[in-house]
Amino acid sequence: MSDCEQTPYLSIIIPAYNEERRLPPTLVKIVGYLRQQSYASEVVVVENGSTDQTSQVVSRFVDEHIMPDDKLVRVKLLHSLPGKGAAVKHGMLNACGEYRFICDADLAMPIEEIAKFLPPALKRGGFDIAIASREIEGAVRFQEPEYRHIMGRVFNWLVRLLAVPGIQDTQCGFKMFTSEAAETIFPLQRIDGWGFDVEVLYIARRHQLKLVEIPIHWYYQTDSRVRPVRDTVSMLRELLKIRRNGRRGLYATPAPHPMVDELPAV
Ligand SMILES: Nc1nc2c(ncn2[C@@H]2O[C@H](COP(=O)(O)OP(=O)(O)O)[C@@H](O)[C@H]2O)c(=O)[nH]1
Ligand SMILES: [Mg+2]
Repeated sequence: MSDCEQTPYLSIIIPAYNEERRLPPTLVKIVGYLRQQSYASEVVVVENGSTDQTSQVVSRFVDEHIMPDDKLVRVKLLHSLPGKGAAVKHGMLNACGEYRFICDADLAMPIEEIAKFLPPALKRGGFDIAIASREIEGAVRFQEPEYRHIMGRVFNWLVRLLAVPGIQDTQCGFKMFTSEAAETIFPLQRIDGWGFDVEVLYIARRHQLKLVEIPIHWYYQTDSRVRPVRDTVSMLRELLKIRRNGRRGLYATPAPHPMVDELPAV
């Protein structure tokens, strides 16, 4: 699906909705880190319907920090249909990297930790998906309010019961996919909202892909796009939809509707 002139080693996909404030410092940190690596990489910001200057801050960042013929790091801005799930799907399927990483705009995980999700820390060929976990041994969570943790644990209990038994943290916004895993999973994704993480892992299990959990250091960020009541209700609905779709065999063939509109590259 992607239209790639080159294959960078790593693509970092950032879904972004009204992120004019959080995105610029995040881009500075990510691109600063990528410039120190020996491999070529790209950052793909996927925005939709923001009412603030999200697109403009990305364009400005590119003008100020990226040379047009930059061989090491590229930054692209794409637009998708509404929802975090739709944005990630669009980014994953239009990214070019050999490895493709979902990364929340708030960078609640320091970007240096990304090395834990790549060879040589992980064996090349030994994993298809590596997901960040705030729950397994070795993870450290900083400054998270107790109520948010409890909400997360209750949701995870339901997720394990209904969709993906055994995974302690499906919702953390940092996940690595090999290009083959991304191209197997994301064409099948149907959920546009917050519940997409569960769906993606459910599809991975269905296709017997190898999943590893990586313990991370995670710093709670006060600012959130999640609306606690409304989004919790729709995530529960999405959980049931995943099961229904699974029973109906919908995760064996690609989703019929393209979740793509125009693709202005910066
Ligand atoms: N493109 C796009 N990105 C979204 C949407 N909703 C959330 N995001 C992004 O998803 C990421 C996680 O959001 P955040 O508010 O940090 O969620 P929290 O950490 O779970 O409280 C951020 O990068 C958001 O900008 C959406 O509707 N569209
Ligand atoms: Mg966040």
